[in-house]
Amino acid sequence: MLIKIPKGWEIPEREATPESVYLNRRQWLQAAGFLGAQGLLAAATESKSPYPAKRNPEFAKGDHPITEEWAATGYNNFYEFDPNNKEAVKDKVGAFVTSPWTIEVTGLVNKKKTLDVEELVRTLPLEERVYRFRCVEAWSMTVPWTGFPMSELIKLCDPKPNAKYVRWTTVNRPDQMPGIKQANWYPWPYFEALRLDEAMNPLAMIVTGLYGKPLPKQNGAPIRVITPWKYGYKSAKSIVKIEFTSGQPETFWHKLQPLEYGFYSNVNPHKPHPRWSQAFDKIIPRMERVPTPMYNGYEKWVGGLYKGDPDKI
Ligand SMILES: Nc1nc2c(c(=O)[nH]1)N[C@H]1C(S)=C(S)[C@@H](COP(=O)(O)O)O[C@H]1N2
Ligand SMILES: [Mo]
Repeated sequence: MLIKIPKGWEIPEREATPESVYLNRRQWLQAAGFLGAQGLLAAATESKSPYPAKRNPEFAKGDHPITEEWAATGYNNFYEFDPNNKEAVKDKVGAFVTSPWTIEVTGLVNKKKTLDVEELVRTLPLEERVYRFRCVEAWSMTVPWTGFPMSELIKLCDPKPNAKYVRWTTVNRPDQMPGIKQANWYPWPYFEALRLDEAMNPLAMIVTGLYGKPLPKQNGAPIRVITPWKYGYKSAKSIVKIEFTSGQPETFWHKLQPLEYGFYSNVNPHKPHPRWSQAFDKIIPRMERVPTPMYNGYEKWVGGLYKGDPDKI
């Protein structure tokens, strides 16, 4: 017959501890629990903000000074709010609700799922990177983005081996985004895509912050894409869907103007836009004219993706 000898942690506390101490401790624990709940909540809220995140030393500065925050957050291409006036976008985002926010993960993945953006921000290691950002319209800026490597998100999505492309979709809310009604001939919602190896490149980022703070609505809150070696329109804002495909997806600007906007859209000073040169860009807000480097200066990271394939550069 086996006699069960209780281990230390199985002895009820009242047997292991003199009653006076036990009662005192219980009273103390009750009081601590009562006061502690609020204390803990306050501590959690304080420690929860991941902004500002630590700057990644590899991307500590761009080749031009960081653009003034008022300029980068006041001169925006976000056609869903205003397709004509970049300076008006920031004044039209007031009704746009960006929290809570979820992203649907679908297509060629092992398991379809929904991601919660606040949870991503809490659990993924945020870092700050200063990147040059070049619009196809030949203006540029240099901005400190906060986010995480796109590869981290792709890994969470767990694509199947036959997935070769990733496609992003922006939210479609005509009631909160006046530009959608204003320009109702556009094929809303905005959609963009990357080849999967481009998305896995260490330079590609998923961004949730700007200038050490959560992303302003006009810059694509609460979560957007940033691919600094490509023209700005590849960097879709306010995304709600990630889809994996085996074939090359259609993209918003290619669908509208196939002769002007290709799938790859890598920054290339030697390949003029049909209507203007891409050899120079103008830095907002003072519009200084500077030469545009190949791949926007990021050849070291991404040149290998397009080796020997002139169509893709
Ligand atoms: N959903 C959506 N994403 C978008 C756009 C847009 O109109 N809608 N404009 C693109 C273009 S053309 C550029 S240059 C950048 C501008 O980003 P910024 O306003 O943060 O500088 O966002 C890109 N992402
Ligand atoms: Mo752009």
